[in-house]
Amino acid sequence: MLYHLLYALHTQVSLFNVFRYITLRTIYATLTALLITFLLGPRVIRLLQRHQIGQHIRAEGPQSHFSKAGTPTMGGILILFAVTVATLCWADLTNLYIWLILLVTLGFGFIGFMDDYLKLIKKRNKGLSARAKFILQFLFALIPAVVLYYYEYNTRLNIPFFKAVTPDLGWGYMLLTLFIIVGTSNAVNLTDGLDGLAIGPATIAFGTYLLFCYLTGHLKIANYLQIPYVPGSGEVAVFCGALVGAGIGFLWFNAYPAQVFMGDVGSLSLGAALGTVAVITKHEIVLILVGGLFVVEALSVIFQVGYFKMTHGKRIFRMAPLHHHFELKGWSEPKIIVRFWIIAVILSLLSISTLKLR
Ligand code: 57M
Repeated sequence: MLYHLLYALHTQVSLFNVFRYITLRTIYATLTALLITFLLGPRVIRLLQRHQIGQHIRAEGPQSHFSKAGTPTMGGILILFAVTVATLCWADLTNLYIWLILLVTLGFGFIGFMDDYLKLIKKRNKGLSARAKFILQFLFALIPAVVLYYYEYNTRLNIPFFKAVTPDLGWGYMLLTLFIIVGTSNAVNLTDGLDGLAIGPATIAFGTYLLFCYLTGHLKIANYLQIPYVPGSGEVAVFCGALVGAGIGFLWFNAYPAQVFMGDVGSLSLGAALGTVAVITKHEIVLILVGGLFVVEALSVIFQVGYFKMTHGKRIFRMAPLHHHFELKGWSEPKIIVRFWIIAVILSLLSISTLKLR
């Protein structure tokens, strides 16, 4: 909106000419989202407290978490509001990808909201049934899967480090899109178990994809780097910028000891948005690296549950997801969180290196 206004003005006043640039609008989207979260954060937390939207803590969990009971949750609403407003202000609203990414993000936010809402009404840690959650996730992921298949019509996969290997998946690409979006959404949700543990790496991942969006949307640079050129994907950098801003703003309040948790409304939507950006930019496989922490957390659960069932009660980790394992080993919460962030930065750098090492 703001972008369109400024762009209309640019023909009149040369100063506004600069608002044509994605880079500048991405910076302003980041700052706008950051400002919204900073300004509204304390109010949202007070509102959640007033309505007693506080976290219930599972009895079977690490004891160190019992003191977190009652911490306001559903702070993800703040992230979604900031991202949506900043994107609508600074992105080109004639771009299909912008509407698609907003739809997926808000759609998964809605599923998370329902889940959180039911948990709070029932006052226990069970929200939507796993089945209902999965069906809704599948339905919301189906939209980008179908739209991208027919709109981009590039069903080739790009494998990091192997530029000559680009297998064509055909309609199977839709299945891959579904898997990536639903999988990433759930992986981020599983990671969201310590203060700042999900939002830190998620912000770093969106920062990484911000770069990928810009590069894949730029014909000359994409050709130079021999990465797929996706016309219009550059605009998604504005959305990623908004998410980076909202992520940093949310971290301000979610940092240890957290004043607020994001809830499923935050974790499910962030993960789905990340998966969708990966598919739009045709940087799907490298998501394993960019979101490596989320992958490892999800795998720790899969292996733990599988092994537990196979051996009738034996465990690989002291507790899954992986962050609980380190907690039970005696690592302090801030130590686990900061070490996970450090790993996320390393993974981001490694994934950026795949642009050149092809
Ligand atoms: C939700 N959510 C936190 C908060 C957050 C299959 C199974 C492994 C699933 C898994 C699970 O349900 N994971 C997803 C993780 C919860 O946080 C809320 O949930 C939202 C995200 N969805 O925004 O609203 C708790 O996490 C802590 N937290 C923080 N700071 C934050 O910023 O400290 C969250 C955000 C909060 C708070 O304590 O209450 C959660 O963990 O519930 N299940 C598990 O993770 C359980 N693992 C388990 O059962 N493992 C088993 C194996 C055999 C599957 C095992 O290893 O023995 C653990 N969950 C908990 N305690 N809380 C068990 C121990």
